[in-house]
Amino acid sequence: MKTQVAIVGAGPAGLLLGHLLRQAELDVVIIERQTAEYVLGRVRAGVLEQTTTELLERLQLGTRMRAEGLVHEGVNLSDGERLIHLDLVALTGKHVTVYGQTEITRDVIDAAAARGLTIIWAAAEVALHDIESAAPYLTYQKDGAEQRVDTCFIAGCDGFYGPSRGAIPASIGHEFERTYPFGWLGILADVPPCHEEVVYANHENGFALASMRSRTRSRYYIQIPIEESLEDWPDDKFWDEFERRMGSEVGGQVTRGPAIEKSIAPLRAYVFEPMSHGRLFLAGDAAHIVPPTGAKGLNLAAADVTYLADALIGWFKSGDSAALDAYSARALSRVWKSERFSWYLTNLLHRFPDAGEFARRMQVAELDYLARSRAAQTALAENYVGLPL
Ligand code: FAS
Ligand code: PHB
Repeated sequence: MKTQVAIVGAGPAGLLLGHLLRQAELDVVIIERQTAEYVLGRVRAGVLEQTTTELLERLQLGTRMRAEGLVHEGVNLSDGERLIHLDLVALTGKHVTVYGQTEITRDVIDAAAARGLTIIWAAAEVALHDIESAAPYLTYQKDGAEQRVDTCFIAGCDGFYGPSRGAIPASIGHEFERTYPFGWLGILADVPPCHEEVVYANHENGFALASMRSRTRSRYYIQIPIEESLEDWPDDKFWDEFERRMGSEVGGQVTRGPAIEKSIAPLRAYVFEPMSHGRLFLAGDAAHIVPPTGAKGLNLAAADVTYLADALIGWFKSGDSAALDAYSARALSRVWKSERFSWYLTNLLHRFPDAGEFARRMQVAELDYLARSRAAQTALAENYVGLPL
C-alpha cells in the first residue's frame, strides 16, 4: 500500500488527525493494533476544552456532542469546609463541555468511512522504518502475512506504550518524568451526578473528584495509595469513602449504584523531546502524559494534531516545510504549560504521604487565596478552559 501520511494508532490523536487530513483530501491510512470494539470500550477522559469542541465542529463531527454533551460554565473546588465555585464564563468568557472520550471515539470512527478514512484494525507488530529518509514505511502482521505501507510521513499517535517514540534514536530523544506515590480509583455508575458541575475535593483522607458522563451516568474518582488494588476496594467501601471526602453538602447528594466500570490509573507526568525526527511526528500520549487532575490529556492530543495537520497540509499543498520544522517546538510550548497546570492542581488537591505540615499549610493558604481572589481564580480558570492554540 502507498499513502501520503501513515498514522500509527486509532486513539483520539490518530482519529482526529486522520479526519483533518482527509478533510484536506490527503491520502491517509491509520494502523491500529486493537479491534474497533476494544478501542470503543475504553473509559478515559470526559472534560473538553473549547479548542477541542471547536475542532470537532471544524470536522462537522459535533452533532451528537451538541445534543448530548453538558456545557459547564463553572467548576468547583472543595477544601473540606466550603465549596469554592469558579464561574468560568465570568472569568474567561469560555466554558468546558462534558462529553466522554468514548463518545468522541464512537463519533469519529462512525464518520470515518464517509470521509474515506481507512483504518486497519487488529494490525500486529507494527514497525517503523527509514524515518530519517524521504520514503519511510511501516510494516505490520495481518491475515498471516507481513504487510507494508509506503508513505511520505509517519504520525506516531500510538499512546505511551506504542512503538513510535522508540523509533527516535536515544542520542536525539530527551525524557522528563515525574511519578506520584498514588493513583486514582475511578468508577462509572448509572446514577444521577451528586452535583451539576465537576467538583474537585481536597480531604484529609485524600483527593476525590465528582464528574459525570450524562445526567444519569456519573464518573467518580478517589486518590488511593499506588500499592493498593481493586480487590482492596469493594463498591461499598468506595462509596463510603467518596461521600466522606465530598463533605456533607455534596456527599449528602450522592446516589449509590453498582459500578459498571472500575479501574485504577497511576498518576504520572512525562514529556519526550523532540516531538519530531526526520519524517516521524509524535502526537498525544505517544509524546506526553499529564496527571488527569487538569483534564488535559485528550485536549492536548487534539491540540497537537491541529498543529500537525495544518503543518502537513501546508507541506503537501504548497511545499512549505516551515510549520513542519516548527511543529515540535510549538506543540511542546503548549504541552509544558499543561504539565505545569496539571502539576499545580495535583499538588493543590492531593495529600502527599510524606509532605510535612508546611506543605499542608501551603495548600490551605492557596485554597483560601483562590476563594477570595478574582485574579487567582482567573489564572486557574484560564488554564482549565484551555489556553488559546
Ligand atoms: P491513546 O492511548 O488514547 O491511543 C493510542 C492508540 O494507539 C490506542 O488505540 C492503541 O491501541 C494504539 N496502539 C498502541 N500501540 C500500538 C501498536 N504497537 N500498533 C498499533 N497501534 C497501537 N484524560 C483526562 O483528561 N481525563 C481522564 O479521566 C483520563 N483518564 C485516563 C485513564 C487512562 C487509563 C489513560 C491511559 C488515560 C486517561 N486520560 C485521561 C488521558 C487520555 O485521555 C489520553 O490523553 C488520550 O487517550 C490520548 O489520546 P492518544 O494520544 O490518541 O492515545
Ligand atoms: C472525567 O470526567 O473523567 C474527568 C474529569 C475531570 C478530570 C479528570 C477526569 O480532571
